[in-house]
Amino acid sequence: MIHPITLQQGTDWQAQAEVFEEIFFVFLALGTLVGIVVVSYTLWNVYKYRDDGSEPDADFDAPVVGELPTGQGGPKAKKLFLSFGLSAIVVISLVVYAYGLLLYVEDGPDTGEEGDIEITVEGYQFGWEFLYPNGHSEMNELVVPADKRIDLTVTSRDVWHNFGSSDLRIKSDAIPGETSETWFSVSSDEVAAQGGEATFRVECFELCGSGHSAMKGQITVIPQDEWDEWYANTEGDSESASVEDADPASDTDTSRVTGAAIGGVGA
Ligand SMILES: [Cu+2]
Repeated sequence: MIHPITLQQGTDWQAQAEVFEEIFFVFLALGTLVGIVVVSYTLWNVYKYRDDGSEPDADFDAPVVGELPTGQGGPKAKKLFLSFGLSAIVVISLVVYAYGLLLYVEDGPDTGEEGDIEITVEGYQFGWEFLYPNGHSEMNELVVPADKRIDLTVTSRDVWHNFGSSDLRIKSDAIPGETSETWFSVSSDEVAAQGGEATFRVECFELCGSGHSAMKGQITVIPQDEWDEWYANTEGDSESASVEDADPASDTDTSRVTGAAIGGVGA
C-alpha cells in the first residue's frame, strides 16, 4: 500500500508521503465502515417498517418525517444520544489524530546530533537554483544524500512560484522577499531500489509565466559516501562565491548573493 520511497531506514521517521498515505487510508477505512453501518441500518429499518398492508397497532408511535425522535426519554432518545455520541467520538478522534500528524509534517522528525542539511531553493522565471551551505549552487538539480533530513528554505527572485515534488508529497510557496520551509528525506533502501540513484521530479505549482509548464527540476538522492565526495568537490565554488559576494553588481551571480542573503535570514 505504501510506496517504499517513504520508509526511513532504521528510524521511526515517517516521510510526508507516508503520513499523507496513512491519513488517507484511515479516513477511507473509517468512512467505509461508518457508511456500511449507516446504510445497512437504514435498509434494515426500511424493511422492518415497510407498509405490509396491515393496520398499525393502536399504541404504535410512528415517527413523522422531520421529527427529532426525542421520545420523551424513551428508547428513541437513547438511540439519538447513542448515534450523536458515536459520531462525536469518531469525528473528534479523527481531528485530534490528523492534527497530531500534521504537526509532525510541519516540524519534521528529530534528527538528533546528526543534524540536517539546509538548502535554499530559489525559483526564477523559469527554473530553480539550489544553494548549499558551502556556497555551491546547482541549477535545476538538487543532489542530496540518502537517510538525511533535508531542510529546504524556499524563496523566489522574481514572481510567485511554488516549489514541489508530487513523488515526495512536498510543496512550498516561493515568494520574492519571503521564505517558507519544508523538508524531505529519502531512505537508502529507495536509492538502492532505483539502482544507486533515486530521482524525483520537481515542478512549479504556481502559474508564473509563459515558461511555467517547462519549469521542471530534479531531486537526485545518492548514498551518503558518494554525496560526501561530490560535496567536497564543490568546495571550490564557495571561494568564488565569497568573492562574488563582495561584488553584488556582477550580473549572473547577483541572484546567488541574493539567495544566500535570504537563506541566511531564513536559517
Ligand atoms: Cu514558476
